[in-house]
Amino acid sequence: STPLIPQPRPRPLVGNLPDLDAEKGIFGLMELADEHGPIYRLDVPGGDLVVVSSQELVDELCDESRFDKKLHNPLRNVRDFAGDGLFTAETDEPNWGAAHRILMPAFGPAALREMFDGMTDIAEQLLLKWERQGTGQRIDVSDNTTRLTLDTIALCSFSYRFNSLYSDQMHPFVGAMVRSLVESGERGRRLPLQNRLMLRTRHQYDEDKRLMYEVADQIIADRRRRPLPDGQHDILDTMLEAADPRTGERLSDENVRYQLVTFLIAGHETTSGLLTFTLYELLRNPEILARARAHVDEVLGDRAPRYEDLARLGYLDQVFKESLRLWPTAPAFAVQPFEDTVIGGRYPVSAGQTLLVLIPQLHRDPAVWGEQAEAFDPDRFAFDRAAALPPNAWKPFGNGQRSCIGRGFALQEATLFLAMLLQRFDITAADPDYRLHVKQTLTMKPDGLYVHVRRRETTIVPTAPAARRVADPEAA
Ligand code: FDE
Repeated sequence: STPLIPQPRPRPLVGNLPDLDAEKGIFGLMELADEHGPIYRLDVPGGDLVVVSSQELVDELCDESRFDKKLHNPLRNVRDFAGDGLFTAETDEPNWGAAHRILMPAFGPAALREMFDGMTDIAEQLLLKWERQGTGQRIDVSDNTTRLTLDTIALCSFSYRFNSLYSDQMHPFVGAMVRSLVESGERGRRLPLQNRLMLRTRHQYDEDKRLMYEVADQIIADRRRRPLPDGQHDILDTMLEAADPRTGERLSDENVRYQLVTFLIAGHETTSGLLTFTLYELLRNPEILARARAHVDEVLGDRAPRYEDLARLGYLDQVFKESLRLWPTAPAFAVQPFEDTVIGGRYPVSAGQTLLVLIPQLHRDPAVWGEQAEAFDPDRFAFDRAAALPPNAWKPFGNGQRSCIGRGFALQEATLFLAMLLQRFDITAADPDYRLHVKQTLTMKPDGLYVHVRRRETTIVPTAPAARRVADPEAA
């Protein structure tokens, strides 16, 4: 046991379950941290949870020689449908190592360059739609960016077009996925008996799981029947064909299905949240919005962005980093000690114990970010200041070998979209009194944020069509 770690007083039978406010979600855990400090313990169904949130302690937990990723309860529930895909596999499972070695290069710099045209294609669709809808249209940011990111991950990694931007209804995969994620979170807040009694919820959950597998299996079957044209290659091909450099083995069809579901989930919920929080902050901070736009104008002028421009849009990168500081859209990750150990010089923790890193609280640690930690200030990530940050103060992409494989992908997609948006439109809040309401599943995003856009007086010179290489199965 861990006698020295502060704990809100547990209640008989239910322990600290009443301290977990489902409505507040991650913000409830942050309030508890304000009250009990940078490390506290909760007695919840499925065992003890230790919540950690100072840079000093998190820095220690990021030592991979002592700690490994832990599939905490919500992830364990996600594993029920994402199987041993990268996100929900244990580090010591053979399939994690194999998929990690096979897929890391598939998201490396060379691959990201290949994906640039696919990203532009989808961003262009969305912006064209906004332009046609005109200035009167109330644009639901979260809804629109969710369609953008879902279509982008599917096109860029699987050459599959969900065409979410052409239909009122989101693709059924999205509904199934969101409901499953919500349910996987809520299961952790119910007692086991309650979970067993909720028959309708369970039935819906089984249906959703079936639908997600059906979509994934369909994408795989289509590819087997109709390979991409000569010279084209995407991540799905890598998943289906590549051999693990260490063992020479390939991923099984079942594992590829899980990877597909994993990438569709991980690749779009988080990134649409990132874009939505970023627009929220830019609208609240007009001088930063103006600076971001001036920066885009300076780098791009009236030219459509090219891959090479991305590295020059450094201020947008700072904006996204600051957005991920205040609003890390995957707001927690968990680690476990390999052996019984002591953290912070005084808190004993046992092997396998769940240690939850509460990222939004870490990102407000006054020892690192000062008393003005709540202020949105992209200058915190100006080169010299970023270099002076203590280690492991900023962890929106998790840690070490289990950190986010899609980091470069997400930032490239977000940078490209924001650059195109600012280049083309004036953007204003549709409800000047909007008060942030955060919707939470495993990830978080602002709910009910609406904007208006107005086309700027610019003509954007397209890049040469010859430079475009969007994988197009129809051309086969
Ligand atoms: C991962 C991840 C993480 C870690 C978790 C744990 O540890 O548990 C995090 C924190 C993240 N991720 C975050 C994020 C954010 C954003 C924006 C993103 N993310 C995006 C994306 C995209 C894509 C595609 C992705 N993402 C993916 C992914 C994966 C696969 C993973 C797992 C890895 C391993 O190996 O484990 C992740 N991601 Fe992320």
